Amino acid sequence: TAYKRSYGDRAKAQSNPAARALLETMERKKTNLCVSVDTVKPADFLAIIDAVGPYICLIKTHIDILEDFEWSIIERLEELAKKHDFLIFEDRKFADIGNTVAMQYAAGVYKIASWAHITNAHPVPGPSIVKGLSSIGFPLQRGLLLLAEMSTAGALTKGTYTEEAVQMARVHNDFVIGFIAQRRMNGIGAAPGEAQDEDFIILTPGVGLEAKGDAMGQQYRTPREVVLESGCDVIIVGRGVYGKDLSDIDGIRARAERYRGEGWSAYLERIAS
Ligand code: 6AU
Repeated sequence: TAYKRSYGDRAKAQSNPAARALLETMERKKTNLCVSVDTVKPADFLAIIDAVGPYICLIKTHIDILEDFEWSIIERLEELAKKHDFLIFEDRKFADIGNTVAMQYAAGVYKIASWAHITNAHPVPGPSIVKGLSSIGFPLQRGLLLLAEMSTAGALTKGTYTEEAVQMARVHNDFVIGFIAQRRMNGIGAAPGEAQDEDFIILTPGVGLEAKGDAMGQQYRTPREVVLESGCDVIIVGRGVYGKDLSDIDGIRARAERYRGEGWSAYLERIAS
């Protein structure tokens, strides 16, 4: 099964270019770490990305958090992605009808589809959201993640909601490359014997080594719990890496290195077990 296979091996079977590039980057750089850089000031944003770049396969942005947005930030982000060899994931969490999300994805201030290799969407509107986003992203060789499960306490993303998210992805698996989820999703909701070869990439937020959660419902597990015990592929770490002092670049670099090490050793143990 995909669970035991190496990232590099799994890359070969992926037809979506963004999925293939992500898995290849993970194998090449020996990292399953995605850093979430949730900062307000563009200078912090770019300095942190430059510092963590060597340790990550993917940077995750919330581009609408930045104040004084200007297009040169995107150009600098793309330069850093080239310099350090990582992909870009805009955590936009689209959630509207197909016609609206297509415009939100392609146009507006951020023109997300033009620079983000990967973005994500809530399955709540049904398959039309995938159709709308795919009309923009698929021709650009982008990939989509559906939010099948959330990390927060009391999340409604469970049971048949999660199952139907997986079925929605299965129908559109040229563009939907995987899930934001807390565990492996392969085969969920499929009839016995069906969907045996599917290989969804699981990206998992709610990862922290020091804290168990925050004051607003976030819940943390360790890289080992996430990658080895739950079979997820990419650990998404925000505050665990950038911390409270955004000027402490050495500390940020050291924590990225530590999470990279923890995530990768959990993966090596998984494929060897
Ligand atoms: O490590 P943190 O808690 O500082 O940040 C986690 C990041 C944030 C959230 O917006 C995002 O991960 N996130 C998501 C994503 C990636 O879609 C889903 C979810 O269920 N929980 C979550 O924290 O930028």
